[in-house]
Amino acid sequence: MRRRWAAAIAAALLLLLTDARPALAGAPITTAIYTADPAALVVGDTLYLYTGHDEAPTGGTNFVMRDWHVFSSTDATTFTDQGAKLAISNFSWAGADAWASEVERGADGRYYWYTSINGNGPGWMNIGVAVGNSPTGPFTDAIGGPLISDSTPNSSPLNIDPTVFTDDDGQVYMYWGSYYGLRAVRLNASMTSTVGSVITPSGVSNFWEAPWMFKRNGVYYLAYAANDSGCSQPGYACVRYATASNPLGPWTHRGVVLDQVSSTTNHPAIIEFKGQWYMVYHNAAAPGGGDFRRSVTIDQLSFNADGTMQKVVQTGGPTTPGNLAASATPSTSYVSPWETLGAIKDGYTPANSQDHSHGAYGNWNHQGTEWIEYQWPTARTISRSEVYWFDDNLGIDLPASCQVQYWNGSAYVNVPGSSGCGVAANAFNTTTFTPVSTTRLRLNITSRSGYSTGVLEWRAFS
Ligand code: FUB
Repeated sequence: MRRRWAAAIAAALLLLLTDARPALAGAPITTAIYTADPAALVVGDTLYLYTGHDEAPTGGTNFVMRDWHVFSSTDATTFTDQGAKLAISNFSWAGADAWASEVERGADGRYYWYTSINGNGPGWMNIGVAVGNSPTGPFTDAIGGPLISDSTPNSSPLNIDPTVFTDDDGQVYMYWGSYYGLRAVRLNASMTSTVGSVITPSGVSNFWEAPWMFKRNGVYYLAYAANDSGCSQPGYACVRYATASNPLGPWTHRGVVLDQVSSTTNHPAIIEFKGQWYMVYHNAAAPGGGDFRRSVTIDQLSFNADGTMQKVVQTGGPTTPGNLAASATPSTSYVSPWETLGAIKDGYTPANSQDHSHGAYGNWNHQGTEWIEYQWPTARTISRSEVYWFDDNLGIDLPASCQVQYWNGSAYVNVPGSSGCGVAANAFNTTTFTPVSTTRLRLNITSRSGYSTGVLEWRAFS
């Protein structure tokens, strides 16, 4: 028996190390064009997203990026493409590679658009800056040359991906870099020149590229793409983050806030809009998408009471019509620390019972009966449950049995007139029953001997 558990533990660890397959999240802000490298800015009641524009052909193996677009939204759900508001041609000294960018409002009320761009001078990538009088421009080159280039002392091995942050005291900071070379510098109030030396911030573990800086409750946050084996498979990246009490650090690494996505690159923008925090990022999920044909998407982000960020649940596009799970709060008797309970209500339709790409609920190494539950603030009429079981072919197997229950006001009882609770693999198992009005629906799951259980998706309907 001991040998069997040792094998199960080894297998689970192996899964942890290797099961970082590309996710398939959907819901891009547009499918009319391919977009990448989002930056976010709130002005009044509008959320603006500044994105790169992928124009690589199908099967292309390089970035083809010539301009940047502005998208606007008043509900963080529907986005309007305001068009290509900045292009390589706006920088007379540059000639290619309209890579990641970010817009920041200056003390003068103007909007400064910091861009990664390939200058015609020595070296490869530079950081340029354009300026406009409104969030949608028009924008013109603010300097007439790069703000940062390879000749900037202590510049990054690859000078791309600027993130610009204005502190409460008006001081402006810029972080940027790639190829593991994070750099930071103060900017002048004019927003177009640096102050003091470029520093190499400390404590930002496994930094690869794509920094995004913000502040919340007096704490500075730096999210960034990392591509270490602890969070992504070779060639892919996750988003880690660090916090600090000073805008230039030192930083303390806090963990992963966004798992690997379906594109090799990963690029965060984190922002609060109308009382809700969001993670804006890109993936390869749009029809015809790929590593060089990416699409920007947006998901909600939550903070824990101690200020740490919960891992973002990558949604699978529009939710199934009528699925009451979307508005429910999930809870459970036990979830393994590395699994994600929220994954059961992310709206994703798994490809099969091994499809862990959008996360899963799992209770390894518990055996016997565990439960998951949905709770609503007010009663819902429910007559159908649909569950898709998780089976990793290791310690988690299909259950021996299950039972749908509801809270009748004083106790959990079996749903009346149940059609039975199925335990089939690779499909939604539907349980129909006489409608109940309740604030809580529970799924009791009993494991097979020697195994634990898991759920990829659980839906509830009226
Ligand atoms: O889009 C080109 C580059 O890919 C960006 O500058 C990086 O952040 C990565 O997303």
